[in-house]
Amino acid sequence: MKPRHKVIVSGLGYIGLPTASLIATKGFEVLGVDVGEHIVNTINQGKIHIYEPDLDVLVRSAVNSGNLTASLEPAAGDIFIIAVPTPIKEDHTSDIHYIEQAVTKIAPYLAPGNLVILESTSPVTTTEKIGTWLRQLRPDLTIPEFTLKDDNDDEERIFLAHCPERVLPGRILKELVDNTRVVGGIDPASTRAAMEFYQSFVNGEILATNSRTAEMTKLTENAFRDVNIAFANELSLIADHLEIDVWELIGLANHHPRVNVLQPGPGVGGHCIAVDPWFIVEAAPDKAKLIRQAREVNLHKTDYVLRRIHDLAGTMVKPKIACLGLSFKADIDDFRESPALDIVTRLDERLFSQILVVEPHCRQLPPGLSNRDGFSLVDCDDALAQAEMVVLLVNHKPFYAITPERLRGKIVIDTRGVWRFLEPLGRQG
Ligand code: SAJ
Repeated sequence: MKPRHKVIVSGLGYIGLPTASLIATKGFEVLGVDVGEHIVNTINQGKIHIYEPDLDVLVRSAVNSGNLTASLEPAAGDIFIIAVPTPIKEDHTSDIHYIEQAVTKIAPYLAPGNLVILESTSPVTTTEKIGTWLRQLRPDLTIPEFTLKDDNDDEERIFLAHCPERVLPGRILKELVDNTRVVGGIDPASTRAAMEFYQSFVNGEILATNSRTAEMTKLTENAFRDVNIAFANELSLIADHLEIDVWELIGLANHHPRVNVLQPGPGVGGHCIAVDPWFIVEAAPDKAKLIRQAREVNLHKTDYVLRRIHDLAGTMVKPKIACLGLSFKADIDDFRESPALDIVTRLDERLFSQILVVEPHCRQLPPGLSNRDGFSLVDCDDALAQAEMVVLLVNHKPFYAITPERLRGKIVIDTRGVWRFLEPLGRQG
């Protein structure tokens, strides 16, 4: 197989940028491509546009080494990685137009023998769709159809594979290197070509399959987590109804050697777990009953928390409310699909004299809140000093240090079980 040194990474977000900078420090010549001019300029200055622990150091060293540059336009290369978003539409069906855009952009630069890898989490058969688009855009190239047969030794065809990213925001750099990777080609030769690439920088195991199974593996992992969180969220509703402390309950149940209930919260956020199960539902609507139900339970939990806040506020005279946390989970700056942000955005401002938002990971309120009367971003001490009602929405580290005295006399809703000193119900500090 020809050596492959030059890598074009399309999409410089939470996956593309860490991947591009990591492989640049491993000796590959990397061109990162993004549609955002600001993103491209920031990276070319050796800086970052997103927060992820240690990413700043890695990007700086990759750019300074000369191995990483960013651009709005792709160029010729050996390996093309696609790491663009795959959101869902309002009706919960998949939106893969960013992948199609990225493929259309790289198509003119492809050459015989190139390897194209889709890393974006994608509905099953998306990798095959890339093959179909490329066949239309570049009829001069040979792109095999999906097959399990290992009978193609043509080195001049295009190799096409899916290798889903599986890193956890907050731990991306470590997990990019240490996690097991699943690699699935549209044919066995594509699988082998992609495996060779990942073997050059991944310490974890590399598991070979076909592209369809690789796509479904990633969706399965996130649907598994969604279903398990739904179980915890449903338990929290039942526990509230029965006046039981759900965190004590789960702690006790988890002492059983074969039980490991996850943690309830205000709903499930992020661009992965709140999205990917819908790809399975879309592909097999009559079969994916539990997976759909889990999504609905988790969405309902967000509505439940909102209603509880409104009900409690309705018993008071226009309280000042402090909302602690906006991001989709603890200790990150990512607000995508965040249930916390959703709850704060949907607060009925007529019930409150002021809505004080505390989010250590942002310097200004996100669009949608910044222009609304009554909402302000304040620091935690200010919020606790002023508020008569406190709602904890995200378990950011600093919130664990809040003492019972600082919540005394306030109405408190703790959606994450951070303040275990509170009474189980009513949550009054
Ligand atoms: N959550 C709970 N209770 C829990 C665990 C999580 O309410 O017990 C909530 C979080 O607060 C958050 C959401 O679920 O709102 C998702 O958080 P997460 O930490 O479970 O996962 P993500 O979205 O940050 O990352 C997931 C990971 N997938 C799995 O753990 C199976 C990661 O490995 C994937 O790479 C990532 O999705 C992705 O990109 O698909």
